[in-house]
Amino acid sequence: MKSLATLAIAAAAFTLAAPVSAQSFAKPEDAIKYRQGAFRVMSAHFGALGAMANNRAPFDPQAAARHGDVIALVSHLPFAGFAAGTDKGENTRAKAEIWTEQPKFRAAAEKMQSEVGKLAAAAKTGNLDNLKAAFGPAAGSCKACHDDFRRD
Ligand code: ASC
Repeated sequence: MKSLATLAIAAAAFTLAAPVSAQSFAKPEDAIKYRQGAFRVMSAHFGALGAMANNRAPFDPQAAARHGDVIALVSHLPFAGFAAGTDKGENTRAKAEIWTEQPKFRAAAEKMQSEVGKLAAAAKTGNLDNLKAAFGPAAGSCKACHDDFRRD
């Protein structure tokens, strides 16, 4: 039952986070700003959660659960912003490999979405040890993609 409920919640979150289509952007810069905005939102909430996971902030279970939900929801959004023709821009660190190695990029994105989904579930247990256990793999999935697909 528990896993069914978890699946139902994940499905609901995915539906709510239905991304815009790549065609929604009038110009390449709009897509770049969109994906960067989504990543910034994720980073802010990930940082707040990480402070709790790493004992730099007091553990607030309700806040942790909300941060986890925001991260999991928004994790589905940025990828529509990597539309064709958005590889060049003044303010992007996106590497060409995003477009030349699409299956690898997609797999890295899906890995991150899976890990932050687990992080959100862990945050909802109200148990700091669960949060700590899920935080490292989630952070690792962010970093793996940055290492391969983002310029320094
Ligand atoms: C963050 C953030 C990232 C990731 C990454 C994890 O809070 O802004 O890009 O975590 O540093 O390794």
